[in-house]
Amino acid sequence: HYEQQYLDLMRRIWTSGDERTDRTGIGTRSVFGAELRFDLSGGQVPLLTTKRVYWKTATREFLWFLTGETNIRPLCAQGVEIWTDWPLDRYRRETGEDISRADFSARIVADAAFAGQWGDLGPVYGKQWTDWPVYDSAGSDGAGALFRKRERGVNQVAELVRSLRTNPGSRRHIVEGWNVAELDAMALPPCHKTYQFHVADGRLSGLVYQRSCDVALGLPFNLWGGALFIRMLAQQCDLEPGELVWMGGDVHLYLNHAELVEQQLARLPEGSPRLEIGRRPESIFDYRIEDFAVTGYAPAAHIAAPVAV
Ligand code: UFP
Repeated sequence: HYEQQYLDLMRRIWTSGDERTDRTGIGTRSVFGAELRFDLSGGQVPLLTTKRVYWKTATREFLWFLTGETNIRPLCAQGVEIWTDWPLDRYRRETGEDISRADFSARIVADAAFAGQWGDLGPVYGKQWTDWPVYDSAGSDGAGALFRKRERGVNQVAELVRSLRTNPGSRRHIVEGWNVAELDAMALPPCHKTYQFHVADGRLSGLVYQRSCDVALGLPFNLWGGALFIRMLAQQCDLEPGELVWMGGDVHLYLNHAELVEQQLARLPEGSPRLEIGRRPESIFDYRIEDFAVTGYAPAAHIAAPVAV
């Protein structure tokens, strides 16, 4: 079963990973460098079956990336709270107000000015993917070179679709999130920082490089995101889906995820869900949540666990 790789990785980290103190203070067990591969042919997707994964939530997040938006407001408005903890944490720190997550999220949705002030994550994925800033030389002021920021930056996703269509054999099909100059302004530097695509024999494969991976809570979403990206691109470029290759750098389990790990490792993977895309939109930017359906998905119960902020 395709999921066995995930469970094996989880077990290996839990039993023999190095124990480390991490940025969040929670502590992890970690291995450095890991690879997973999933066949996407025939609509197969690497959706975990040993616990329910909220693939619609992950899809809404992915579609939000493609809009270029970096404010959590549209996510909160759809009931997606996966990014809320970062702005919430900042709000509590800077105002001292002990607001609940639900109240904070409701206020983000209700109050545009509040969302503008507190809901933005900085230039995270959406911004870098669709509007990577470009600077042009604007002469010199005598003391040094002057540069002017172009009104529109590079839309890496639009460029990618173009290059897949016109130059499929290229080895430069890359979408990069790691904008070194802007890392300090991001709520969280990108985890799934690099995507590379590859066309062979009419099939589109994709590779995700994830520098840092929370195997229990992040990875199930990140695998889904990688598969979704390949499927949308394949549809737009008249290619068949090939393989998803996932590569991780610091691949870890948080020490407070013991219960999740034990419960999940006691379960067996079952079934093979399929992703169906009901319509072929005009462009990669025109997909809607209703376009996606998963069939044959009867997972074991969801396992809740705390997210490390
Ligand atoms: N993380 C993921 N996947 C994501 C995401 C975050 O696994 O898509 F946004 C986890 C990895 C790590 C933490 O546990 O979030 C980021 O912390 P750091 O920046 O210190 O690596």
